[in-house]
Amino acid sequence: MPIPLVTSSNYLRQDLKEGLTQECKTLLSTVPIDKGWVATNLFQYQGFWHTATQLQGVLTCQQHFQAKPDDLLLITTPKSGTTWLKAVAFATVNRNRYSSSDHPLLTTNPHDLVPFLERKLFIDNQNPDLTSFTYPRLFSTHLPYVSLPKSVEQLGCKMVYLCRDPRDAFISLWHFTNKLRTQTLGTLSLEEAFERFCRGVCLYGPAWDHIMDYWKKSLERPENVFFLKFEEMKAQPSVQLKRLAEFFGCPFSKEEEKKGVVEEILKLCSFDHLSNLNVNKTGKLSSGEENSTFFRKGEVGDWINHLTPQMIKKFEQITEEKFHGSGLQF
Ligand code: PAP
Repeated sequence: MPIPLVTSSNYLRQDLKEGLTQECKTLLSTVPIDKGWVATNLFQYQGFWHTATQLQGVLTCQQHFQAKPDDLLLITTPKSGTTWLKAVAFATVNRNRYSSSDHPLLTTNPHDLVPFLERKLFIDNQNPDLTSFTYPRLFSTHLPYVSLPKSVEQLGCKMVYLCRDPRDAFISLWHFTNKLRTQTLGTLSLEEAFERFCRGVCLYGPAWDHIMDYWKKSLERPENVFFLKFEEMKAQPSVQLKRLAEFFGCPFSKEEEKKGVVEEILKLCSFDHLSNLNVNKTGKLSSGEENSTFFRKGEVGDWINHLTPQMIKKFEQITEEKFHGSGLQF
């Protein structure tokens, strides 16, 4: 069943109920607004789309998050392998703290181990106590480059940027959205989702602009921005994990490699292993989503099973237009 058409002022009033600051409310009443994929509207801020609650998180985080030079940021476009990257990064950075039998990943979803700055930390808690984080602090975000808190760039924090073929990220987002939609809202059709995704109207969209901004930064400042594709992680997981550990400043020693530490981490964080853990089959995130919604297929190229020839053509056109001359390909 399609979402009943509601005027944007009605929608806006609903969104404003959520305990936002006056600054955020004022902003919401001036920026472009469009229909969201689940229940609430999307608002465009600094060129990218957010829900009202999320926008509050973005503002608070921009104003209050003070980076430290050693912070490590895991940055992704939604549905590009965030859960996987969080698991792998957490396991790598903390590999001397836990054994395989008492590892936190066995009982905690990666999203609760590496919180989102603008969602978990600065929405739930206006002034989170970040001192309890172990060193180095690992944070994640879906924020586009333009919206990152200034101290991240000023201090030269290391950022890993993981993205994915927009066709697969789109299909993954569409499935995820339909898991979150209530019976009353009904299913969001592939056609409608496609139309919105292509216009860039989706969480943190346009996906192509998000990717391109970090791609450019990674070319300008490779020592700060490590650019990685989901497809590269799938094709050569141990090569990419070793590069990642080097970038983090904690490369695997020859002895660790001989002992199979790289493979152990990859096995611990593999789709099959994580998705079959009790916590990920039945548990919920502290923010409410069921952990199982973050695991579907974890494969490359599932778009071929969903997109029509016309949709494929449209994707090609947009990708050509947005990535033209950049050297970036999927
Ligand atoms: P988020 O951006 O909302 O945090 P994210 O983890 O990026 O979510 O998206 C989930 C996708 O990653 C799913 O892709 P799919 O829909 O195409 O299947 C999910 O299956 C995949 N995924 C989750 N964990 C892993 C993993 N360990 N290895 C590979 N893919 C994974």
